[in-house]
Amino acid sequence: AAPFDWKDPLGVSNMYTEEELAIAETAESYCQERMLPRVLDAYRNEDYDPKILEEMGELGFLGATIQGYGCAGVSNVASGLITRAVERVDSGYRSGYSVQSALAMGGIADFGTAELKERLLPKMAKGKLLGAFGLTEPNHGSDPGSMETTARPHPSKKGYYVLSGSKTWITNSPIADVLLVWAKLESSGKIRGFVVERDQCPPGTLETPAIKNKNGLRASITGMIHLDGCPVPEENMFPDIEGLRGPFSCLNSARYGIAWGTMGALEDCLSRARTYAVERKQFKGNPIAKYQLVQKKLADATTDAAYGILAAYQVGRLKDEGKAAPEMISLIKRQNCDRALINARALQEVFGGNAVSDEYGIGRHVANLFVTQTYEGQSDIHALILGRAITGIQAFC
Ligand code: TGC
Ligand code: FAD
Repeated sequence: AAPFDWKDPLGVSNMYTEEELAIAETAESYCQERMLPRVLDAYRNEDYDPKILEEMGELGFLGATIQGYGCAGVSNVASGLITRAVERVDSGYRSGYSVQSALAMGGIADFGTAELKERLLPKMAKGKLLGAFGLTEPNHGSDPGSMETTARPHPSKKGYYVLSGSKTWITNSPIADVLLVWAKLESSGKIRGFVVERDQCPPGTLETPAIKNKNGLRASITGMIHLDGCPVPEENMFPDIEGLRGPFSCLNSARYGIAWGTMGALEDCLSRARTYAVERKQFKGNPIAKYQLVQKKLADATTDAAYGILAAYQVGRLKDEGKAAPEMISLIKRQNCDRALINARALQEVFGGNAVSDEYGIGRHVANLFVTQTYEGQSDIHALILGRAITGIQAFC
């Protein structure tokens, strides 16, 4: 019989191509050798280092599935493997990476004009220009269709719109050069996507203050976007997409990535808990790994990680073939975030009092995984998306 590998319980690595295995190895080495040593200080001090995106750009990880424009053009499974490696270190680092790659670059690649793509994507692929994605507002999170941010023709500058309104909880906004902002045309009430370039905004029309003192995702930078009559050239409006289909199409890729990423975070919790359980002795010198209740926690987490990776792999292959329904992505995003959080909380118990020390890393993952369950559609919202698809009846309002 084949030997059992607790790190790959269902042997999914047998299904990756040679290229995907090589990319995964490069990503794991970079993340473990270069990112991991920085994360504890970054988390303690809420100090995100934008150089990380530049380093990832040098390795070809940014916008990795995009064809052309200096991007690598790899499979969705390969990009999932990069995402898993990044989130094995920290969900905040994965957040910065997802927003740059899937939401900002992905949006421009899918919907931007040829001029925008040629001018912005090669620099974004190298991490020289940083992106943000502004959909959520202070009064509208799960229900972005009710957004209040508006765009109207500039009263005096021909060929320009002016944007006004506020977005909140926006990853990367304080450091972003390129902000993809979703706003309603005042004339029609239709939602449109605008590429706001910081260096083109007159003083006082764009502010992006950081949101400090977070109790999760502290290694990522989060902020607001305040637009006060901000002029944006009409060429920076996505020409052919209107309504929520625009932002949700970008979210399909980012939500898919989170399904992989959270499995990386869970695998890290598992590996840390296993090591601790084998080393820590209680009652007559026995390692706590000897006790059945501890073994069950490890078995539950191993099982959920294995199922989660297999499901993400399947959706990745279908995505490459153009056969992934958005509801499949809701299913894996919800399931993997929920199971990662539930298992991480159970594994935290294995560390006893030491779980409270940030040196053990487990508390950081638990706090981060709450955020992953909340953003890009809170888990109950994804349950309702699935409920609608199953019954044909929507239960949002
Ligand atoms: P609904 O009527 O369902 O849809 C409106 C239009 O959008 C289309 N659509 C999609 N298109 C492509 N992909 C999808 N997944 C789509 N889902 C919907 C739909 O076909 C329709 O198109 P059209 O042409 O007929 O107009 O809209 P609704 O207002 O009823 O939506 C309800 C609901 C709950 C599904 C939706 O609002 C929702 O998903 N809410 C969650 C909000 C959310 O996910 N926000 C994410 C903000 S970005 C973020 O969190 C980034 S964190 C990044 C990080 O740091 O990692
Ligand atoms: P609400 O919509 O107020 O929901 C609160 C609770 O009510 C949730 O549990 C929700 O499930 C529940 N609820 C709401 N409506 C219903 C309903 N109809 N039925 C049942 N339950 C319901 N947004 C961006 O646009 N870009 C970003 O880069 C970004 N980054 C983020 C980074 C961080 C660290 C965080 C915390 C958030 C980020 N977000 C971003 C925002 C995120 O997408 C929202 O927080 C999320 O969509 C939920 O919206 P909300 O916080 O307004 O919660």
